[in-house]
Amino acid sequence: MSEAGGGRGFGYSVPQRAPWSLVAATAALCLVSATSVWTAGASPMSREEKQKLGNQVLEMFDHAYGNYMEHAYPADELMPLTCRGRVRGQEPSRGDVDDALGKFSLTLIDSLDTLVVLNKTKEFEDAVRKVLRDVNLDNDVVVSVFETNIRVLGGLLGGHSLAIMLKEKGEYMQWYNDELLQMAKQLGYKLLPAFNTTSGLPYPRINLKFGIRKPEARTGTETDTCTACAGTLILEFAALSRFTGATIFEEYARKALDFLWEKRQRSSNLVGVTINIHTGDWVRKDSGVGAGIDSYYEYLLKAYVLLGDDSFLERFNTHYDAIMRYISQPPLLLDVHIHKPMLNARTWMDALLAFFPGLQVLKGDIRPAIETHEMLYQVIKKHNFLPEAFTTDFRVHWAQHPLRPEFAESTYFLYKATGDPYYLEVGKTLIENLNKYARVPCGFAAMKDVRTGSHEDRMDSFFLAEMFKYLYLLFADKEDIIFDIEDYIFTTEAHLLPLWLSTTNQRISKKNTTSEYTELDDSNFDWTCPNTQILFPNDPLYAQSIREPLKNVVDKSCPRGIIRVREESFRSGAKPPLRARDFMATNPEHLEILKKMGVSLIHLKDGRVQLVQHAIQAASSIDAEDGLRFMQEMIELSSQQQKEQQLPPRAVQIVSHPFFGRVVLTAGPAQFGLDLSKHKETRGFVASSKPYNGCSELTNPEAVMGKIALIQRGQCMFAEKARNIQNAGAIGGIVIDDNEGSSSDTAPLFQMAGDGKDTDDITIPMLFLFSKEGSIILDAIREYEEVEVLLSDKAKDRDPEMENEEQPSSENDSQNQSAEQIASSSQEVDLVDQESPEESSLNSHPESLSPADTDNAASISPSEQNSNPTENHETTSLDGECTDLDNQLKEQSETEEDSNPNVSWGKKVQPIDSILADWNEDIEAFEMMDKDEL
Ligand code: DMJ
Repeated sequence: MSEAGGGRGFGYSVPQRAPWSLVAATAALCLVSATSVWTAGASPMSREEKQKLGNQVLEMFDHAYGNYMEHAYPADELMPLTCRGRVRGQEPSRGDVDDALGKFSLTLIDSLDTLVVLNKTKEFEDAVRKVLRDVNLDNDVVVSVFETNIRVLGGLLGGHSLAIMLKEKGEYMQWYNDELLQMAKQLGYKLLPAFNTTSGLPYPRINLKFGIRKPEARTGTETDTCTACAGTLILEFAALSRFTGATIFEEYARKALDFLWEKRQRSSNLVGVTINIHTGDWVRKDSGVGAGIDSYYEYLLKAYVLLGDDSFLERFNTHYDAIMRYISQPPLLLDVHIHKPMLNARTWMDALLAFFPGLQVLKGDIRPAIETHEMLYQVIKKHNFLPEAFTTDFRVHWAQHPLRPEFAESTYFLYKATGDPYYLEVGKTLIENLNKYARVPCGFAAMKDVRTGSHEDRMDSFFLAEMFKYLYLLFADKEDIIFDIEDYIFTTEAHLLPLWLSTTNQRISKKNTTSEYTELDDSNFDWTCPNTQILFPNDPLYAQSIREPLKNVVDKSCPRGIIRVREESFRSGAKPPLRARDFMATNPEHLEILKKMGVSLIHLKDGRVQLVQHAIQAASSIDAEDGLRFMQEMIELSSQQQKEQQLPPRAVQIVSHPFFGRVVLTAGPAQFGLDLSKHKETRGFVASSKPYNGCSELTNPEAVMGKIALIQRGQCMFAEKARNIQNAGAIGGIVIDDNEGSSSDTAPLFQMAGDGKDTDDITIPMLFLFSKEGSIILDAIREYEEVEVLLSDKAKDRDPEMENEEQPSSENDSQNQSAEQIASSSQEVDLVDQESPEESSLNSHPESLSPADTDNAASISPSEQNSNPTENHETTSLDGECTDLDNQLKEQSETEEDSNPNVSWGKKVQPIDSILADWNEDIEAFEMMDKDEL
């Protein structure tokens, strides 16, 4: 593989190298030696077992690809729950996610080179013919430039790269005459109008038929784009230029990269998440290595590898130094502000950053790669998958998981780097979890919520482009692949581009900007490859020794201890600033600190307390700054608390034939009736109630008796429906939305409220399904008549036994269930105060905190006033070990800050106005950021 072991590839690239280039080149070489010297540590996996796992990957790929081809093609993607193609315009819009879909058979194109890697040469030949015959790149549809580049242009180029390789071998693809490359060129020209901006940064979207400017284009008014969106083009565009000799593509991509480099924040050397494509101003100034930025960094390093241009490595190293200085807080990678890089911008991480350990392997910085990977693996072990976002104390922040491949990617590169069989075991777990939790009869379904195990009707093309490639390569030996993977580099979508492109058609004039790079001291490379080269041969337990201390990082986490305690060391001798999470409205000392920070406390009539900050009233500019940070923390804390007060979603799992528990639907809970999080799940056959709206006494009690009644939403209160079906003898109820086409993919889930009266009489569990999810059950009834479901807070494991399980008599089961429910009818259910769901969603605590003009205001509810929101967690986890860790980290941080010449928090005195202006921007950006989806 090129990154980890691409000695040959580097040989082709650049004959003369700056000292930096040795780092990457050596990295590649030392990784090869690491792989071959492994002798101890985790027990090695036998060749047979590796082959078995490789075959399992092949079978899984067949299941995903076969179902796509049979049930979805030529649509862009497969909808694995409803077993049909996702055609844009025919399904409710999911917003930006749909911008990847251009009616160009996305999954087929994205899968092309995976077919060759997986040795499916015959299928590859068929797939290429289909692409040439069926795919139209001229549709009147607005697509994302970034996604179209990495998935479609990259897919076509990857397909072309392997087609010419196969043709040269002389057996397959003998008829091939660069047709995929011609399509790629056609697509490249279609994307070029996006670059028509003064900055050279591309518009984020383009109409494939009408471009940007034409009135029919329905795009071209955007002002912002993400950094990764503008900075992830060079590999595909340069490959296109070098394959075809048309230099324009590489020129445009280089120009965009040059512009981003110019715009980096000069004191931190970091970039923000979004940038104005006309002015070059940073729109979002938070900076991390995950969503919105990730592949910008990846492409700088890989552009150096593929194109042999030192300036890319120099830029990468400058950014990398900044990342390791500010964002890396091992094992965490936390977003910071580009202007105040010592200040964390979030208390959560997103799943996309899981690619970073793989990139660190390419860089040759193995230790932090091992640490972060291990932390991520612990999160996966807790939730089965990596949630889209998770907090620094490893709780779920965003619960979806769209089968992203980044963690598998890093696992593969770490295995190549260390040769440690531990990473094979990690891969085995990934395979098991995919089969156990995501596999459905018609493909693999994304996880809607990793906590409940519920599914989304979605199988993204990257699952085939990347996941299966990395998993297969992880277990493959050299002889299992029909070509030498080390002659290629992986794009961000895992498409393969040949390294020989570095010496082909080099006609682009390179910008000479070397003098602009930060001179990095040698310590930047202390922990890069040259060290590991020495380490591995001498210490095969190297990786294990780094992982060991992190083994319990998730289960026994001390949320505060794990984050580098930066603030406390800002002013030596001074008292640490008050943190929002520690604040108690009854503590006089805290009130005094608030006053110093210019924060006043207003007691609202409803018992809540509002915090307002007037920076001008602060005792000093530093206190004003502390106050603003306190307010920002309070905003984040409050929104987190609001999230936590919501009842988590529930799951409806179809357990009868042919689903056998594999299809899990996300359901909204009810604030009344049996609380499924406290009781055993309810299992039973379903029956529609009559009247279907359940608003009066049922006329078909015999049909719903002992069953789970299906009722339509609307016309009366949820509680009334529940009473009517309960009186008819139902053991549970599922309310199905009457709003046709609604789906949990597009609408926020909510909890069903009571009717304002006492609802203790309702003892059966009630769940809510949007219309699309509900129709999966209704369709199943039409097709199979008897449909049995499980109502629970978390899907029950779907192991193969379920398929053989004697289907329990619904009557017996329901009688037991009813008895249990009656016995528990007096149980107190701790519910949050909610508005009627007919009017509102889960956001029932509207005391959102937004800065008013130059003031900042935040409200906290009475229950929050005297209690530290993390208190429970901390009380339980503050054992000796954790306290030590806290101190240790604090000490470590103090030493770091002392020796860090860039840290001047104690000395810097900024005028209040400028601090305020700065902070208000940050707070706005923060609020925007929190609303954003990945
Ligand atoms: C892929 O499309 C690419 O890897 C991209 O760079 C970001 N991540 C998705 C999959 O998660």
